[in-house]
Amino acid sequence: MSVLERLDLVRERSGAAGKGGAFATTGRVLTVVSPIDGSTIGRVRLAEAADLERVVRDAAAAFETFRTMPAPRRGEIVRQIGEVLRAHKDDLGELVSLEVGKIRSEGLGEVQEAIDMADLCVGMSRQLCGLSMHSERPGHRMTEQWHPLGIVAVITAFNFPCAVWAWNALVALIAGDAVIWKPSLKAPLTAIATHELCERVLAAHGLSGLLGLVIGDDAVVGEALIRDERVPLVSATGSCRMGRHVNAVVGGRLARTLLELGGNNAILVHRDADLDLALRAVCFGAVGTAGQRCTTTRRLFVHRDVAGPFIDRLVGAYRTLPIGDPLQEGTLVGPLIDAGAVAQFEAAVAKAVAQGGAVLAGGKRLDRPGFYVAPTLIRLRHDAPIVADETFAPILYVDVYDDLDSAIAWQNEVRQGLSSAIFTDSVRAAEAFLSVRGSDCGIANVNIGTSGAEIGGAIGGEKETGGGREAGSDSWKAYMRRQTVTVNYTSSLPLAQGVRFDVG
Ligand code: UN1
Repeated sequence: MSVLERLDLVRERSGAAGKGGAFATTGRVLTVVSPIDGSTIGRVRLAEAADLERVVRDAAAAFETFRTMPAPRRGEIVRQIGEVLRAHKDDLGELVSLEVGKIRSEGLGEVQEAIDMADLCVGMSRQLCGLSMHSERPGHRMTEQWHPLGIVAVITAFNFPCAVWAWNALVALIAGDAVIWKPSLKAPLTAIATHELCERVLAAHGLSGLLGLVIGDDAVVGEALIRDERVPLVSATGSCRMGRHVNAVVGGRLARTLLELGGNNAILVHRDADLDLALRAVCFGAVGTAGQRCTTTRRLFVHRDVAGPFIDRLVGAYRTLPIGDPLQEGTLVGPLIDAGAVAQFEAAVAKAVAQGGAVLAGGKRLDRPGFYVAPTLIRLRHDAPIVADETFAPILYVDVYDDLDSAIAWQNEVRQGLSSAIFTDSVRAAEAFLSVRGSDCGIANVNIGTSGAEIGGAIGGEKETGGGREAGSDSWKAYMRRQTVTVNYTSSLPLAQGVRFDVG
């Protein structure tokens, strides 16, 4: 029995689900293709405006009940969601591989990331703490408390079709919110499977519809969702172009956004780096997930003292990377998501060469079914225009530096600001990288690559990455509304700032 049969995804499925299950009936049918070999693995009938309306209404109705439930009880529901994900980890992980082409351990890792989020959220549900302040007025108590926000729209990209939803949705659930998920049209089956597993848990608690799913065209349902006045928060992961639009629309109605957009992440390999460590980290960061993570390493700056031998070793490693079927044991590089991604890869390589780049490894698509390209290493000046772009493919641009200040400046010179790393055994170099004049990114690592962050920290970045923070730390605050409370337990009414306003 295939994973699609086990997860009951073999028939045509609906791209809209709220209370009472799935209901898109009139939209066009999307054919879902596996990037592994280009074969059809499913069909999804897309949601239309009327379907979205039902999903929003169901979510709004479920929110009315849910918001009064104590947060630790909401945490118990999230714990049960974590259990369901655990029980189906193998199937969901394999589905992720089949649908978006991740190697098996990364497909499983993705589901593990969602499970980790559930575990974290169970504890967090008892820790949604507000501060207490000392009032300047006698007999007054001043505190802050956090209430649920309402309906949270979660827009996700194809590359983390389960985990990024969990970063948002599970935190939103403990916060007491309803969630409407609009996944990428490139990964609808993982969304349907994940949604249905969670819906079973919610239905058992009489909370059907609290997690809505809407799979449809951006122009039809995406646009309506971000414009909807009943949605106070839109959390969106994807390109800077998409984020700019979401920000303008949602900002225009003075609602909130949480944006996790493009990255253009660099690793610095300093003169005193542990080169074995750096080599493995650069390979995983640049080539893992076929270069399709927002945290992928796209730029490498190596100190001149170690550049020759390090780049040679890297070229050697690139030449032996096993590329192919991601579900096959031993494969480290799977396919890109689709033919469009391969075309973008080829265009970027051509531009890099035109801008003076020397291809040290890869540079070509592979002649086989599916959407495979060879991991590519290009020696190119740090300030060549193409280096400023995020191409969602395994292309790593390499340049050589003489002093750390310049390398840090190169790291910071791009428009994006997500993740960054330095490899060094020097406390001075590491601290310079982490200092206020160091990396300008949301993530700054020492002797760890740019990708593969744990969920306990807040994930997100600065500049065109969008400024949002998701997953751990105090990211939950974005999904709640803060209320400052001052209680006067005296029989007088002193005014703050010494203002006098005596009436009568
Ligand atoms: C993304 O690519 O959108 O840090 C998320 C990482 C993963 C998440 C990446 N935990 O690489």
